[in-house]
Amino acid sequence: MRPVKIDYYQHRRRFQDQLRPNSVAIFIAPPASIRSHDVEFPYRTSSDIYYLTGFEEPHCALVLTADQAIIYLRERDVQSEQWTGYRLGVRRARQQLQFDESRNINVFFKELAGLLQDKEVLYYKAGVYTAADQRVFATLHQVRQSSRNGDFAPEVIINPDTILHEMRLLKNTAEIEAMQNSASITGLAHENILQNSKVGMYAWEVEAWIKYTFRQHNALEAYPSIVAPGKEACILHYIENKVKLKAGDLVLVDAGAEFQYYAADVTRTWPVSNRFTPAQRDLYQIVLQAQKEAIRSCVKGSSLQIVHQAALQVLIDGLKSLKLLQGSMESILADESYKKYYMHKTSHFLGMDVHDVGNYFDKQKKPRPLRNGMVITVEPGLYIPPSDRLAPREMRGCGIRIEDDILIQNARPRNLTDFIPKEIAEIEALRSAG
Ligand SMILES: [Mn+2]
Repeated sequence: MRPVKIDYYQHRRRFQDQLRPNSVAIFIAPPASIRSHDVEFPYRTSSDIYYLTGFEEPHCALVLTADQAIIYLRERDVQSEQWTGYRLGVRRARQQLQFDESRNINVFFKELAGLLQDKEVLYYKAGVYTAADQRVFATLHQVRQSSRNGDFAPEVIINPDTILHEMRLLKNTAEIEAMQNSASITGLAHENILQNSKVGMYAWEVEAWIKYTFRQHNALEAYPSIVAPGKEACILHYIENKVKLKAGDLVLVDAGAEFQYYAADVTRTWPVSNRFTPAQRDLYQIVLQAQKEAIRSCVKGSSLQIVHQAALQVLIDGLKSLKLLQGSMESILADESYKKYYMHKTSHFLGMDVHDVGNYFDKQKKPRPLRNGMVITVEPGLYIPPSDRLAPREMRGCGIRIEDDILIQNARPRNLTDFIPKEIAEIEALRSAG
């Protein structure tokens, strides 16, 4: 999969253009996290920093004002590089990443006081990394202390999310192309396991095929893959992946690739044997119909609330027809008795983060209208508790979810993951072909 050319300079420029007068924004890359003892998790920089730079090394900080962009990063060091890998280095960073200035990260906190001085507004997201917060606030305090010299310190601290996350929420053409690539790689993984999973395999083997396909295309998992056979599918985030695929069971697979820092998020549910049982088929048809209805409502001006309601109506009608719910639509919506079988929401934003940034509600706490360039998931499901005496025995422990990634574009929702089989006939054909 060829990477898309994404204009990080343009992202940064647009962010800088929206800063308040006489302000400064700082971003500090997250620290590495320890897996165990002296082994770290593979490093992934923050989506915010990557969005603004395309730079993924640790030990990095950005200082942005309306008319200047400075990047602080690790200096080159032949000896360290032999142990921990190549570094871009200060000199090359300025040109390659199109910054006005690049400096050694070692001097960042020394220089920070000077950068904050005489600014009225500081854009900084406090509360995420305590160690960084302490140093930033200590520096801020130090600048305040020098007010007797006539210098002043920022009096206002603003969360940069208010600008940056609104930008990230609305994808431009290049970003949409990148998301389509992640979606395509994700599809290959789902198709691969649909064809090649066998009765008696363990869930971790299926997980291995997913990871293999992602890595084959230089992608990572955007989140730990869920391979949930049988009743494990009723556990929404089953990532242990250690149960066997048994004949007659369904298996729910929720897996999405991250390629070029953009995520896909896809769920398919299919029979371990070649065919759905009649009970599984009844439930599956309801979820599939709910998903299609919900996707139809993914239009500009709609809202995640409206999309959720569209799915909910079909699911409730279906549950009533199966005699799992009693009463009128209104009473079921009011008393939320459907939550026994459908306890999560239908959609979330999708982008560089799988549960992407951006506000879901406006200041009046009303669901915000969907806009062109937003990408959302549509993922209704039904989960029949294994102990549900009300349900026919064949349905107990069935968990079904179908999830696609939808781009909002006026009245014509574009399903980025449309090609991944979800019709019963397609799935059964692929299962039989394997
Ligand atoms: Mn999802």
